[in-house]
Amino acid sequence: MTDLATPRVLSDQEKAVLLAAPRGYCAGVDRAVVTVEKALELYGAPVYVRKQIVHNKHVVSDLESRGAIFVDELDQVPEGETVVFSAHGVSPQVHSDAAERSLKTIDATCPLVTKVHHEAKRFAGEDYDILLIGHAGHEEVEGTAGEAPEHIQLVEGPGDVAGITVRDPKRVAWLSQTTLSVDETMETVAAIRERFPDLLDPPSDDICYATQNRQLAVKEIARESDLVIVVGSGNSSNSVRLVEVALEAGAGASHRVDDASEIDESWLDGVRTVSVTSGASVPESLVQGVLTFLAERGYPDARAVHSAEESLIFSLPKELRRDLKAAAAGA
Ligand code: 10D
Ligand code: SF4
Repeated sequence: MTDLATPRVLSDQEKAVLLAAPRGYCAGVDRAVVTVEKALELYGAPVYVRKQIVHNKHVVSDLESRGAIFVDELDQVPEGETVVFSAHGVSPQVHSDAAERSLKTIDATCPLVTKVHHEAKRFAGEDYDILLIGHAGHEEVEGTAGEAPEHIQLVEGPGDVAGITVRDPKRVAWLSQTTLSVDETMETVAAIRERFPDLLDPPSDDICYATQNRQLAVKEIARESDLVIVVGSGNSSNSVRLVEVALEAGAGASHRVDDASEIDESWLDGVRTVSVTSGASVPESLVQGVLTFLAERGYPDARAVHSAEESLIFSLPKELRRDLKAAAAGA
């Protein structure tokens, strides 16, 4: 007779690890992190950064150890110093506050976030009421909403739609944060469109290529996974979405960890297939740490499952390129 209370111990041959691809750094995060690194090299420490440059605690503490100082607001930056704006973007008010305090600014806003800012300005210029789908309090949403506060209202999900009031139901447009769940956002848009059939779409997807690709990649492996481990920080919207997408797509369980030290051994009980992925702000070394943790517990080498190729690269912010060029010419 089998003892149902005691799970059978799996042999190492029965175990598998799948590694989602793409995962980890996107073009906007890479550009923002390199911006702070180059600024430190060029101007010397300290370099001030408004908010976390990207939402990853390891990236932030590594840059801190090299001389970056992260501040919440510009009044914490001494007059005349250099401040980098994070990848999530800032409102025009932040730009004017910086000018007022004579700060030298380097804008590391991801160009794909800037694209949404431009859409907000254009729709506001055409006098549309804009429904911005996103998470309250997220820095990206604050920056985008700040482009046209009198035209923009935040919609967090389908539950908010009944309470929306607009001036003219025929002149309503929607935009979104770049790092939302694609499926949830489409549900919200459908609910909005039901109320406002003339709803205008953004000219192109606001949820960026990296967010979409990471969700697609985790969906592809979730169904055959007993456990999906997502590496990413708790305030990283796109990382948190990967846990939700994995569960929605059929994963047995899914947990987010900042690094391997946060994995609870009990999550592996009876688990044959573990999948691993990471958010757009996560250095690959942290993923490798998770794979090492699994290898030490009898799991084999990971098999990468590719679902999209990525080759986008953004050039550094123009202020930094100008100073790097001048430094090279003077060397
Ligand atoms: O929270 P989040 O997903 O927006 O940001 P994170 O820094 O984790 O990833 C990069 C995404 C950015 C900068 C938003 F576009
Ligand atoms: Fe840019 Fe998308 Fe990366 Fe955000 S997640 S920094 S929008 S590429």
